[in-house]
Amino acid sequence: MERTFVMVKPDGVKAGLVGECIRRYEARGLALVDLRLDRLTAEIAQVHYGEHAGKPFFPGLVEHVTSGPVVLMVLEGEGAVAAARKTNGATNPLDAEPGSIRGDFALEITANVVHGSDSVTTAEREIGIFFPNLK
Ligand SMILES: Nc1nc2c(ncn2[C@@H]2O[C@H](COP(=O)(O)OP(=O)(O)OP(=O)(O)O)[C@@H](O)[C@H]2O)c(=O)[nH]1
Ligand SMILES: [Mg+2]
Repeated sequence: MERTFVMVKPDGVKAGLVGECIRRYEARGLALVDLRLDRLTAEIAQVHYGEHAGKPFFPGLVEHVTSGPVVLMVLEGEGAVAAARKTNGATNPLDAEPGSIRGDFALEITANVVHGSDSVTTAEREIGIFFPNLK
């Protein structure tokens, strides 16, 4: 069964959207494998978003995700990676369809409520960073 990694970013936690996000993933049929409220250090955020290092938005992205608590989770189900990303909506909330989390709850690209792994390989890498004891 496929697994993916999802994070509710600090803006989503501050807006009280944790339950709403989890409700949507679970309603879709994705099962929670693990879940934790945490704060990211700059070091962990830089590793997690390593593919974006050097891009103009990278410092602001790291600053945002370290600005407050986040909720980290591993979800499991058929096509979990694609399913979670569809539920999240397009990266830029202005392009995200209504009915998606970003389309319903965000306007800004940095503070876009959620993160979801972009492939099975990325999911394995990200789960390894945040839930190293999960096998
Ligand atoms: N300001 C700004 N932020 C960006 C831009 N592209 C990406 N980001 C931010 O960086 C995060 C990661 O970017 P990507 O990995 O390309 O986006 P994604 O895979 O569609 O979505 P994620 O699930 O967040 O990883 C996004 O969620 C945005 O918050 C950009 O062009 N400008
Ligand atoms: Mg991404």
